[in-house]
Amino acid sequence: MATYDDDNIFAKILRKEIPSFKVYEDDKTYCFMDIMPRAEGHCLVIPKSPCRNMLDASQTQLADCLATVQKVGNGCLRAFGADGITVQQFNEAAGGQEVFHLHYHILPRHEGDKLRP
Ligand code: DGP
Repeated sequence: MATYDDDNIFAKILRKEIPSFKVYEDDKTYCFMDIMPRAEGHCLVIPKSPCRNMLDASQTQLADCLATVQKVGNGCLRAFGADGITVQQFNEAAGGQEVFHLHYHILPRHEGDKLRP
């Protein structure tokens, strides 16, 4: 597996070299709106520390991200009147990953809806 490259877009977002719409932040994680939303409220949770994906993440990075996914996911139920959330996460190009900084997609869902492609 390739190593972490801090030229990736999410590392630039963390360094504020490119803008993002912040949803939530704590000392370990950052959550912001996805630029190509597949559902209303589609956002991304990332660790502030470098790692490529779940395959090289530490237990702490995984736990910190999932704690934020849970927090923001519950917020989505309230903010968007969602009935549930879909959480998606891709690892390496073969697994569908396009940006190589660990991230979790949070997609608010409503009964009977379909995700946009
Ligand atoms: P994937 O690596 O396949 O999980 O997809 C990366 C996601 O990141 C995709 O849903 C679009 C989003 N994305 C890509 N570039 C940017 C960006 O510059 N800003 C934001 N907010 N999201 C981005």
